[in-house]
Amino acid sequence: PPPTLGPGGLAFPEGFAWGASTSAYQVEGAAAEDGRGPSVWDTFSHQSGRVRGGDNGDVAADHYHRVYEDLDLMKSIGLKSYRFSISWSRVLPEGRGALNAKGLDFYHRLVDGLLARGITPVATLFHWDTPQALQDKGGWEQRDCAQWFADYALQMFYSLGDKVGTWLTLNEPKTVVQLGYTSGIHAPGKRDKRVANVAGHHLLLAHGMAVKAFRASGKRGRIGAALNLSPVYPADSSAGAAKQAGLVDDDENQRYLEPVLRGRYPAAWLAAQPAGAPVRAAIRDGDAATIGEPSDLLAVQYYNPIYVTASGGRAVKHPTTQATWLEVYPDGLFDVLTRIRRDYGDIPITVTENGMPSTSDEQDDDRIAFLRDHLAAAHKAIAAGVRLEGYHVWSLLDNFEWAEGYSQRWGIIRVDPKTRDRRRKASAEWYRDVIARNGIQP
Ligand code: GBH
Repeated sequence: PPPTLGPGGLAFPEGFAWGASTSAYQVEGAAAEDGRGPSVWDTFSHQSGRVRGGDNGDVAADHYHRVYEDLDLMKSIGLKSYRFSISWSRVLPEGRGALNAKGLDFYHRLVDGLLARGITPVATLFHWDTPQALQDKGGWEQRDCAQWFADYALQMFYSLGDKVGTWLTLNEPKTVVQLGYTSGIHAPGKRDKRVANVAGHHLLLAHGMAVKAFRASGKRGRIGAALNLSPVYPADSSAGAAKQAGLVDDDENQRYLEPVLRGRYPAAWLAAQPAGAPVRAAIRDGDAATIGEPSDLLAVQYYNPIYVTASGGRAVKHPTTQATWLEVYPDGLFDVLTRIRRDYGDIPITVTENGMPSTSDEQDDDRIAFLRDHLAAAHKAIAAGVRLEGYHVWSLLDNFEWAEGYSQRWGIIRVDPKTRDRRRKASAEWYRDVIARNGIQP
């Protein structure tokens, strides 16, 4: 008999989309196979000093070759939903032009395999791996990049749109702005706040243009953006901290939410851009409305809260993890979800990333506690009226954690660093029971 919830159990709504997430460059490997072109992450990870340990995604979790094994693992956990990303330069090696049939075939194999196992595919079009050929033409600094993206998106809607019902345009444009273009910790490794804001605008424009392309394709299904949101709190009760927290909230959250969900940039954020800042010229009449082309859903990624001091600095109030930026505060997820409902009404929401790195390898009890506490917060948000339709653990597999290489292990499935053999961790076994019970036992 299927396991049932005991006393005190928190039942989730029927049909809740229990899932897990990955992204192309982090898991696929096969970097130069079947005609794939390089992306900015291939370039970046092969430069010395960019990634811890000199790691790169050439092999990653070898998912490209082990896709059927991974599909069977997903099925063994009972996943209802799987969120992956398409490598733009695998399907379009130059970023535009003719499709690479062999590259596209991989996504047909993956999606067919999901559907055959009763798992709903959720496809992300851009998880940071801009084709290098387009980077060579200026990448996201160029307004043209939004059109290149919309053209690529349309090709994917036509190619996979009869099988994929849920599309996500961009993964975390904020992270591209902050790490790709401001701190330079991520590809393409630029360090220029002014350029970063221009790239950020073009990313958002790309989102809106892709949503329009989806409507024009006539394909059925839903589309939206995946935004990483951090609730921002004043670190103390001073007026200064409250004021600074408001500014940080604009930069971290509102600056993405408002254009995507309301078709406008926050006035205060715009006003905070200095006169002569290139982003002011980049934002043309009509752009905000394009970005605000109505979405069908919002994909929320939650990791950490932000506490802001009166001087505009940061304070840490909760325990962190191996990822020092990941301050563990489950109620932050409740705050993020209820705020979206308060500000934007009952747009359907799915959590597409939440999780932590664990150093405990297969007996990852810390991850189990983390996931359980965040699911309890999600449950509380549903009880408060939030239209939360699903939750995806980051990540299905141990994988290439960007600038941290393979030193941080985020998977509920262990991937051996040398052999790439898979084993379900304790968290995967736990998650399987959660899914079977459709709820958690706090
Ligand atoms: C997500 O990003 C990504 O979508 C996913 O690919 C990734 O593997 C996962 O989370 C785990 O990291 O300035 O160096 O202190 C998470 C959001 C935002 C996390 C920026 C790191 C600050 C890093 N990221 N944050 S740093």
